Amino acid sequence: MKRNIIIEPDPILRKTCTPIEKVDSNVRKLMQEMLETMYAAPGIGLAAIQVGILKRLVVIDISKNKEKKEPLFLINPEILEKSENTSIYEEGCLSLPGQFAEIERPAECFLKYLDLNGNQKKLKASGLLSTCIQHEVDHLNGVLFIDYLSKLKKDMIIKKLVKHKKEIEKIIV
Ligand code: GNR
Ligand code: NI
Repeated sequence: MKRNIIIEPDPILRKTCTPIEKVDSNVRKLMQEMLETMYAAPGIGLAAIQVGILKRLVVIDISKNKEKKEPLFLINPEILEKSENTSIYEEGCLSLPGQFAEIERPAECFLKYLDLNGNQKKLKASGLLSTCIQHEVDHLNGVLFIDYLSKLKKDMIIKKLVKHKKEIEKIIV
C-alpha cells in the first residue's frame, strides 16, 4: 500500500523519531510500503517520518537502472564518523516538492544500522549515497535541508510550499 507523503510546513516533520525495539514483520511490511511510496514518487530515499510514522526507519535506492533495483533498508541508523572533506550536491526532498538547493555536507560517512533481519551492519558511504544517508538521518531528528540555507532562502521556499499546499487543498475540497 502506497502511503501519503507529508509536505512542509507541517509540525510532524520537526519531531524526533524513536528507535525500533524489535525488527518484526510489522517493521518489514512498513518498510516495503515506504519503498513502494519512494519508487512511485519517485525519489532516492524516504524516512518513515515523511509518511507520518515517528520511527527511526529509512529506505534508500540510488541505483539509476530501473530494471536492477538496489534497495537499502536502514533501521536505527547511527552515523559514527563523518569525513573532514565535504562535497556539494543539489538536494531535493519529497516533503519539499519542486524545491532544490546545493547543500554542503561531509563527503563520506561511516554508519551502523540494523538490517531487515535485525542484524547489526556497518557501512562506509561516499558520493550521493553518503549525502542521501545524511539527508535521511536528518529527517529522523526533525531536520530538513532548508535548515542549512539562509533565513531568506528558507523563508522563500516555505512561502512557496504554503501556496502549493493551498492549491492542493482547492483541488481536493
Ligand atoms: O529523492 C531525493 N533526492 C535527493 C537528492 C539529493 C539529496 C538527497 C535526496 S533524498 C530525496 C528523497 C527524500 O526526500 N528523502 O528524504
Ligand atoms: Ni527528504
